[in-house]
Amino acid sequence: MSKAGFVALVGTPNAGKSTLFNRLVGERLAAITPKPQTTRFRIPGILTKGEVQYIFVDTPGWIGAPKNVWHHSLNHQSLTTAKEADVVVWVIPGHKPLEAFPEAIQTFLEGCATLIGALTHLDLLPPTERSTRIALWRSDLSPFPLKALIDVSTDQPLEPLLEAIAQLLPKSPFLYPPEELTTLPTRFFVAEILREKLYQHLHEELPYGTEVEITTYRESPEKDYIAATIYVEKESHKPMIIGTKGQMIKKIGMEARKEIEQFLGKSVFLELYVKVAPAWRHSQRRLHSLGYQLP
Ligand SMILES: Nc1nc2c(ncn2[C@@H]2O[C@H](COP(=O)(O)OP(=O)(O)OP(=O)(O)O)[C@@H](O)[C@H]2O)c(=O)[nH]1
Ligand SMILES: [Mg+2]
Repeated sequence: MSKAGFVALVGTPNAGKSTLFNRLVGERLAAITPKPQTTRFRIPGILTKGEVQYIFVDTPGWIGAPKNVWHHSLNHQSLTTAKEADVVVWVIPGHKPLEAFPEAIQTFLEGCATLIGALTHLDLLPPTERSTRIALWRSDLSPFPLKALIDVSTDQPLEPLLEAIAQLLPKSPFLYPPEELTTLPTRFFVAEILREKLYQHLHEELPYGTEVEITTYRESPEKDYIAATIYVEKESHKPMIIGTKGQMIKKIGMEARKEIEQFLGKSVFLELYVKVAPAWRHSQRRLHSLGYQLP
């Protein structure tokens, strides 16, 4: 009998959730950057291997001290995904001490019967320290009912994690056709590529105040036409995104277009607009219209 189910990847910002998620599904579906709060929405990615179908869900990082409605939405999406999942993989940066996270999440983890710990970043430690550090984690994490604790740093294979998850998944027919990769529409991944470029090129607080909306997506046999609006919080942020003589927006657009073309396997015409959406991170209405799920 086959097995199938949902596997939530959760943890603090920058833990390496999206890196692990992309490695598991074998495609660069989620944006990865050195900045925290890169992932803003839950992203499903399907892996069908032999008799097992894993539906991984990448999630935003937990924010210990939420400051605005946006932060509450990120925490809410992460917690509801974990609660709905068959297996929860808690991604932990193994080279740092355990970070603080919201009480509701602590309570959930303490009672989660299908929890697996996944340590990342251990490749940054001297090889002689690695096993000692894993033993320390085992003891530090003893209050949590972990079914397994696995080193999934980028220099490690993922088979041990896949096997541990398969043990916990329910017997079930496949929930999606085996060749399916995700359930989100293409336009979501186009926006995700643009978000990644904004995080890569903008500095300090600026990327966090931007959001991307795909306003037109017209397919045609030779070339798709895509128009996207980049929202900023303040009028004074607009020139920073556009840059001197439009250099910055041109660079972001060109790099994004190349990646979108690679993702779609066809040419695209990408048009970018910059608009002000005042304090969108504080507005329930604006967050809702940008597709955020609110608590
Ligand atoms: N050396 C090393 N770097 C890693 C590892 N995993 C992730 N990284 C890096 O850590 C940074 C954050 O990785 P992400 O995958 O974006 O982390 P995330 O948990 O998805 O972050 P948010 O979406 O912002 O919550 C990136 O620069 C990654 O390249 C790892 O095992 N080893
Ligand atoms: Mg991420």
